[in-house]
Amino acid sequence: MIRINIQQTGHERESTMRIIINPMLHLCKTLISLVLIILWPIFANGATIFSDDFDSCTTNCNATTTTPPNSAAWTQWHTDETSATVGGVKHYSGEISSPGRGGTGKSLKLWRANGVFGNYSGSLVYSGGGVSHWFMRFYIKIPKAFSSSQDYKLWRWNTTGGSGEIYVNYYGNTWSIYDGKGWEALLSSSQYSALRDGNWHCVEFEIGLATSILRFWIDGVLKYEDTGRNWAATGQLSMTQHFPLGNTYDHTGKWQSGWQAMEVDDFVLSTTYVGPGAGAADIPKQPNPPGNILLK
Ligand SMILES: [Ca+2]
Repeated sequence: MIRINIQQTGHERESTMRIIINPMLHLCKTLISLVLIILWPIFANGATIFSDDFDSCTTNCNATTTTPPNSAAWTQWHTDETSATVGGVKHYSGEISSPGRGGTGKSLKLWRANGVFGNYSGSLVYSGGGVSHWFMRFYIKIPKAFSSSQDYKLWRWNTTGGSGEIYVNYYGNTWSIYDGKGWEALLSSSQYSALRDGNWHCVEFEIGLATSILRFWIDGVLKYEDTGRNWAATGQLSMTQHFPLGNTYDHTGKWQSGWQAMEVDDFVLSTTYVGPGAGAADIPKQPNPPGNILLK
């Protein structure tokens, strides 16, 4: 039997330790980098100004009774009081009720039919301030049977300067934006028709007033970009802001004859791009309740 005794000098032991420790340090650095990359979306959520998944409302509540869950700066989702019975269930022109996106939780629903329910629904009043460049992301589901001849207001942001308001309306057979300098179509009419398919879609706006930015995404795909927009609205998204959903453009038109609800869920207002996130894929249509309608 041959025995080999290895005795290292101090210099050799130091070299051996370096051989062992250096890869360990490198591995630790790599692991820390990976953890930071994985956690970055969580840190990035710090840019969120306000969000609401609409799930915290009590049973079939009217939006007027709802308080946003995570920001004292926002007062409430507010709707008019018009109601109707749809499929034996009382619904409001604006309500937060089940089901929500994906068939669970709740969503904001805007019931429309015939010539009524033309007032504002789903307004959100903001008393914060200091935001001049923002992203607004939400999911929307528009039934195929929802009117394609009736103009409506989708969203409106109020600003502190210039024209003081920015509209996104269904106008000219598509979604268009207006802030005092003429209508600008965000989609072609065929692209809008594709959006009105009864499935959930992720919609996101980027509004940069001082940075002259207007961008618009559907399902994470950039559909419109203007990096030199000459905004008529200026200043900040501050003071009182309204987000009207679904009221008519001129208050004289007619909706489709049968009751249909446009739905909105998973609303996020942020200073950075939000994107579709998990579960971004189109979710199969949840049928709207059929039935006899009785106006209140
Ligand atoms: Ca929800």
